[in-house]
Amino acid sequence: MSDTLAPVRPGKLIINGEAVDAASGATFETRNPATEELITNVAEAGVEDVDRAVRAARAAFDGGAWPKMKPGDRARLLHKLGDLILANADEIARLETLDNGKPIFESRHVDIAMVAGCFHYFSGWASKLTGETNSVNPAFFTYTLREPLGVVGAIIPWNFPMIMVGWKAAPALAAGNTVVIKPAAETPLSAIRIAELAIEAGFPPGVFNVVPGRGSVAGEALVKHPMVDKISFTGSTEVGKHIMRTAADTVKKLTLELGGKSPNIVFADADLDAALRGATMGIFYGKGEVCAAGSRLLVEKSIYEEFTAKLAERARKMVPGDPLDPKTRLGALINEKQMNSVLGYIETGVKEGARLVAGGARAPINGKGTFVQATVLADVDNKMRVAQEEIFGPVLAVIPFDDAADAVAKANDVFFGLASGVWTKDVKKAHTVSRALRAGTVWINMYNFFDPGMPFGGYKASGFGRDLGAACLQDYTQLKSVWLNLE
Ligand code: TAP
Repeated sequence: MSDTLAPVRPGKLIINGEAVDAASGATFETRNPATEELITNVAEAGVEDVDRAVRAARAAFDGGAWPKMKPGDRARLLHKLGDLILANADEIARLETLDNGKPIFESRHVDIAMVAGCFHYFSGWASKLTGETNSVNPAFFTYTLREPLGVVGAIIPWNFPMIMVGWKAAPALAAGNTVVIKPAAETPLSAIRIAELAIEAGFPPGVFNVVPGRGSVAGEALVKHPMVDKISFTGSTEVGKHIMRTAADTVKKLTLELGGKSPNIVFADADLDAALRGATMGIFYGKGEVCAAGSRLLVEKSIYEEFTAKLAERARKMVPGDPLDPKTRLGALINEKQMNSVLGYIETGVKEGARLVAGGARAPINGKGTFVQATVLADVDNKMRVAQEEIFGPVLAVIPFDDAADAVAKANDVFFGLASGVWTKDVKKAHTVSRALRAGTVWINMYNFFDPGMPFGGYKASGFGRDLGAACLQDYTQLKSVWLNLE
């Protein structure tokens, strides 16, 4: 698990177009979960630093070069940043894998394409946001202006650190806002590097700020700050609820992308080889630390035993490996706490009566690292904790069902509503089941596909507002009605 490339530079705060230390001089360590080694130290933003970043973002929005810039020029900057991300792809992907423990295959070939894709896609929207003229009365000239909100605070989790920068900063900036990003303390490096590239691309000072630090300090300060107009948050449901309560004091606009416990439904008439691949990738991609993970696999009874046996066989072949090895498909979990929580859930599932058919244990490499085997729990009842709670690890709960009505009832019988999957060759069933599912995304005969142009977000306790697609631009803008008296 050797990484012979250049040592990683210490991380700084990016405020007002400059890389700076925290006012207090505080730093925190970021470690590689695969080796437990120190990667580097990172400046730790405190309340004072967040205030500095927000004031810079405010000044850039209220009176700097940003609001005076033509949308087409904003578009060029966003596009250039997308190009710079691609030009520095190897470096950013390595930082992400060191920080998060995910396979380099994912960071380099999936995450980079998505984050660069977001800046490219939303650059196109910068010049296409329009209001309308409304003919309400011949005596008046009435029209609407679609305007940016102001300063957007983006609080992001550790599972997709660079992707989340693209999901949130790209549309916010395209719409003319300025941003202050609070990356997760576990994974601050890619966001800092992308902000450095934004400076290189020529973004005016104060437009693109990054304040790495603790959620309870830097995140909290951002949510409370009266000069922040909106918080776009992705993370756990618990923290999301807390942010909602805190944001009420300053009546901030919110987008919340929270947890999931997504059902992936396999009907007996499906292409079963494709469904097997989809079920495996649906849970083990990203080590299962994926909000949209297909963590509840609902399988029709007539194929249940055979399908589960084949699934277990595939899972046993998914051996965790060195995240920096391009052949690795299962990396290390984010930290020891998460690993222990995942192992605890496996134990709970077995105690609740589930049958462990693959994995179930820690799998350290050279005695180190937070690796957990690809795990399959069969014969799960939908009422069990392992079927209802987000485990956020490589653990699949397999649940049998009788027919489409039973599948839909079980799929919807959960607190969350983020994503879902349906595997069938019957077109009518595919669409009727899709309509009945209470989830923000349904994948039919596919799973875990994303595109900057397709909205993503939750039903139920999985949150509100949307990331991606034209739809999210509504959430980063507001409408002004203008009335002119012609008489
Ligand atoms: P959280 O613990 O909720 O952390 C998310 C972010 O919020 C981190 O930057 C965290 O800071 C910060 N934070 C913590 N307390 C805060 C507070 N009081 N005020 C403001 N910010 C605060 O989530 P996580 O464990 O990193 O991520 C996993 C969760 O994210 C899962 O539930 C997963 O489903 C969800 N997720 C959802 C989606 C979508 S699109 N719905 C996508 C990815 C992940 P620090 O951690 O740095 O202290």
